[in-house]
Amino acid sequence: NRVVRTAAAQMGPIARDEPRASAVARMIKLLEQAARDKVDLVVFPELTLTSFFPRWFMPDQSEVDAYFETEMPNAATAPLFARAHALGIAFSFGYAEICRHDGRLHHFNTSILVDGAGQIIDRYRKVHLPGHTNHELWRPFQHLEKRYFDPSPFGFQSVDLLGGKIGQAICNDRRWPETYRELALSGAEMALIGYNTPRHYPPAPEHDHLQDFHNHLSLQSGAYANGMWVIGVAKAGLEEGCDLIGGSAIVAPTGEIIAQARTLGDEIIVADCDLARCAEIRTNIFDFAQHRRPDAYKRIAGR
Ligand code: CDT
Repeated sequence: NRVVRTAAAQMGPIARDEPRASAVARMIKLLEQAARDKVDLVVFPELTLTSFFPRWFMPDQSEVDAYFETEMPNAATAPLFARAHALGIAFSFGYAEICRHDGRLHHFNTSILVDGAGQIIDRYRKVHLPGHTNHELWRPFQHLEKRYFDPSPFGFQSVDLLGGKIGQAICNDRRWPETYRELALSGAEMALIGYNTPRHYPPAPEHDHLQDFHNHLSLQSGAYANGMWVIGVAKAGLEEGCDLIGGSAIVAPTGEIIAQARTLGDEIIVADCDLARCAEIRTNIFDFAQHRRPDAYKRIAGR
């Protein structure tokens, strides 16, 4: 067997004026807790270093850019990299990234994966950016990801880590079956997916009571239909007046939730994820080589 002892490190709310150093100190506390449980890999949420700033319309781009990182690691996150390296623990976390690509600056909603030696081995940029572009005054809060971020031109990939193949996705990506299938086709045996999900969805408030259900439905169906482990990790709780769901979960390739957060605050949940268990599904009902019919799916890759 190939067991990766994995922690989903759920974070409680991060205040608008909370310094990066404070968020990083909270992350290190969760990391230390995970180390006592002899964890190999710790997974933190989307945009872990700051409040979920797309909820605010900011006309001044310099105010927006203050939520972004221009290098990684940087002064604020160096203590996290150093502590994880000393403990030999791999980790992933999300942050807002400004980087140069194709001769111009891009703003990405990014998640990185760092190995136990402190090296960044994967950078994933969010593909499915939800929300809207313009300031919409009728909303109780904004969701301006389409304004503040560029959609990724890079797609999905997986990398070798801890004896297996690990891929990443971010929040809204988890609702799209294509995300998991792309990751699975890249070889991923485990998907790391952080999220910030408001309980209230202003365009369709009649679905608010389904937020927890839709979260787990997406994570569980993605795991099952692709025979992979899925680690869903929330930033949860009442953040600057916006209620974010929790429900961080470790989902087995069978689609079963085998660990789930109980609180809406900083909390780790741990499970032994045997990557060999992917075969339970991938050599059976979802044996891609035997049963998949890409010829019949042409519209999926079309526009
Ligand atoms: N962060 C993120 O992608 N959140 C969305 C909220 C709903 S769309 C406004 C999500 O899919 O959970």
